[in-house]
Amino acid sequence: MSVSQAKKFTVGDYLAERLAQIGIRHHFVVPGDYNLILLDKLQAHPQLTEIGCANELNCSMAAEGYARANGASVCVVTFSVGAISAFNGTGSAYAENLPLILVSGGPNTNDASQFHVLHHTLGNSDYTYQLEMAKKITCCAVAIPRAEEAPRLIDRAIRAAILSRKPCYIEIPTNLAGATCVRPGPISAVTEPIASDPYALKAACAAAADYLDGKLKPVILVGPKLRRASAEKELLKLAEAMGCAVAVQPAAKGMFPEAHPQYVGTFWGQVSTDAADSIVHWADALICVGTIFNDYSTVGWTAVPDIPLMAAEIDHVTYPGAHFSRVRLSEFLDGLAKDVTYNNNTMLEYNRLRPDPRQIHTAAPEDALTRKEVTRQVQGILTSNSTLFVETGDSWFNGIGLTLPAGAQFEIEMQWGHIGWSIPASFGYAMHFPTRRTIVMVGDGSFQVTAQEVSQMVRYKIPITILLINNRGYTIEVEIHDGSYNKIKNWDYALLVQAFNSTDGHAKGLLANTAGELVTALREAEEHKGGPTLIECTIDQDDCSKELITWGHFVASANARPPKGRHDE
Ligand code: DPX
Ligand code: MG
Repeated sequence: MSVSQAKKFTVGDYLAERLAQIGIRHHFVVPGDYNLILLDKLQAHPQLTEIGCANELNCSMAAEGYARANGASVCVVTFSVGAISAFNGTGSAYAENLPLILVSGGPNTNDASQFHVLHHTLGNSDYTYQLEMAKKITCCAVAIPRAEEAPRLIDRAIRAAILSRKPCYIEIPTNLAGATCVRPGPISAVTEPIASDPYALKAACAAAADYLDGKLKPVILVGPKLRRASAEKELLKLAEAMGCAVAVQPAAKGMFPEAHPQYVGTFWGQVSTDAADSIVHWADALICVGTIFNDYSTVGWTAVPDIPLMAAEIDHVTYPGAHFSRVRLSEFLDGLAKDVTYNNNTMLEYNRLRPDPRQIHTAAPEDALTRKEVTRQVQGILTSNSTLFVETGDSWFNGIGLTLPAGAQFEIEMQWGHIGWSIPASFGYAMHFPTRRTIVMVGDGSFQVTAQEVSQMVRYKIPITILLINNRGYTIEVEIHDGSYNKIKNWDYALLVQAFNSTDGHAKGLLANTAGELVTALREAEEHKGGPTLIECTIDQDDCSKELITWGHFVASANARPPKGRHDE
């Protein structure tokens, strides 16, 4: 290689440098001929480690999980056959407010004007469709038309993603990844946050005083966008300054410490934990922080709060009758904490109605395994170092019923709700946090969607504990609307993960049919450090939580509302 070649700085190098500068250390990839030069450039960056995935759906979900841990992530795929699969994890990142940078290789820049028909495409010579599709599921989608435009467009997309906590899309044609490019300027131009407008911030805090004036029973309700706005510390400060009850939405479990004396449980309508619903319904002022009221979190619209709300969002605040833009959540909560009057009425009341600790039955070792026993044993292994991933299905309800020790983390994908998410997402998460103990609760149906990614846990020697709850089908769907489509083919799951070992892997696959077998398997999983441990927990197909049945009933009713006529109310 000549000296001038060694010094050549390219579009691919530019992207690599920007990714490293924003704190990305692992990039998740599936190769294809449209992205190979780009992958070489990313590989050459000393701060980036390439992580190969089995397919692009999993790759995007692994990046989604990495963004939960690291704050931002990147997924690099090939044109169309790769990118369109990766749109699913990108959609998740949009719904879950995570800055995932989706990078796709693209056709050679000469091909469109030469009317060439290319492989991996729709077979006409219009190659703009992928960019157009990406626009709908990202906050900023760019395609680099020539190397000179790369710095501006790459910086624009990454900045938009970081600021809005949403995914972005960058398409780099195959013949531009290695094209000469200028070097990047200071990264602060990309990462520097937009501060609150000082006037709007002041006015928003003053409006809170008006909203709370004369209110006797304020409650704080925490939603999942709190963490995305990096405002957990400020929320804690506000809660302690107010002294009131703090409930969390199901998707925000763990975002307010459960060991805190002001924590009153998960507000989820009729399936709330710890009587959180009673105190939320008792409130005369509800401070909603980063909340999402969708059909799931409101239990089929049966639990929409019916008092005028104050809603503090990632970058704005809304009251009944007033709206304040460009107010950053952390700055707003911090400002409010300095202004508010202490009022612990809702805590005094909650302490009267706080449910007594439940009697929890411990199964005998020879007892057939049940859902309750699995949940009881998972509770027993949670420590301050655990991160629990709960998959769509009854695992949501089982996980939400658990108590998180101080420091334990909880991850759930409730807005997007893609079955199979937890396998690649926990893998991506654990790449960033290798020393945390990652535990996954996943159903059999979900596992079948993304099972291949266990092979990456084997490859990178990630000791994730997977509790696969085998109830022989899509039980949550059974409760919403049953049919033969809710049955699935059974697999020998414990054997399957060992097939991923081939000659060099160290996955363990264990089977627990009884309570005693689960105790032994969990002990083995804890000691096994060289790779993942999957424990297949077999339970009866009708063994599900009462919360799932109740929730399923109301969600089914919401789904079944008849179409309204033009003149209906
Ligand atoms: C579907 C769901 O076995 O869990 O506890 O048995 O319900 P449970 P499983 O993992 O089954 C999951 C199944 C089929 N949802 O009950 S929740 C519809 C659905 C979805 N995501 C995707 N396809 C279909 N949520 C990608
Ligand atoms: Mg199932």
